[in-house]
Amino acid sequence: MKFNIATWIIHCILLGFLYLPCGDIASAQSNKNNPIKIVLNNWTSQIILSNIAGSLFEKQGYKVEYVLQDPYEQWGALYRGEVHVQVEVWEGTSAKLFSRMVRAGGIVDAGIHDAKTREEWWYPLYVEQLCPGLPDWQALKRCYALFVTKETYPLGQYLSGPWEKPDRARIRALEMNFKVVEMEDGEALNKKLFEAMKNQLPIVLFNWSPNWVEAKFDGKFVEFPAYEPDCESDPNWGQNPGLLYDCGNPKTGWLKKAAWSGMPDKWPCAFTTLKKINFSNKGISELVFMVDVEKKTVEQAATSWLKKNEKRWQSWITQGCTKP
Ligand code: TMO
Repeated sequence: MKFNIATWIIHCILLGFLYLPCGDIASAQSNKNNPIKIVLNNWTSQIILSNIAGSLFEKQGYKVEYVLQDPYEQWGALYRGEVHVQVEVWEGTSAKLFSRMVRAGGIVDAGIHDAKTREEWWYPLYVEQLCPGLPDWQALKRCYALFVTKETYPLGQYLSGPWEKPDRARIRALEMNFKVVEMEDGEALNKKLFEAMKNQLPIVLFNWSPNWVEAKFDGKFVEFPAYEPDCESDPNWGQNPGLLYDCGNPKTGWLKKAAWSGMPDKWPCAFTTLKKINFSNKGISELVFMVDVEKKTVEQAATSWLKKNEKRWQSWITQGCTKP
């Protein structure tokens, strides 16, 4: 016999929702019609992983919408339940806001990826010939003149993205003659990197791992004084006794997933899947490579991953959660 949800709901209405299961089934069904809103940010791996997560929710009968969000504003929106899922929370850029929101109860920690992350100043390898002593930051400090541009004269240019980083504070604390020039998104940064590499020009820019870069180009992160939490809270810490941020970013940061706190109740199957979703450094950089270098679309990269990794994602879906 085929289960007919409409008849069931009518039964339930007639019975005045006396039975708890009636209410549960009716609300589970209406929850399936409410779309799960997945946050999209402005770098490639986050967009591909969002797409994969969305496909896995859809396989379980959920509706999905993708909502482009500024990486700062997303936290309030997630907290208020205007959006519901974030598949990549990077320790280097988001640890503070994320933990504050989890403590306040509006956001739940949906578990950690295997990938270890780093977000830091980076240069292509040929820059070492122009600036001996790299990757040590003191070499970069001495070589600032190599990086001067029209916009930053008489200072060296450091290209960053729109993600919250204490770069200006760090430049001040380490007394470096650099100026931050902020790019709009990951793509704009890539373009600057390609241009510089084509002509082997000096460049130092924000980069992160996992990303496509390590799969394609030789280069290194700048080694600043090693990160410790005190560096960001105690001015006395480190080599500048008067200022915070006289250190680099964490070298083996975590990568987590986050959800609106109402998600586990409202969409339990999807939440369980979100908790299980897990990518490694290699997995992420291969996906990003497909899009940023091989110029496949995000959908093509996600589809090809789903095809090749069926066993893996099947194990992220609870039995009984897939559409009949
Ligand atoms: C947040 N990001 C991965 C671009 O550093």
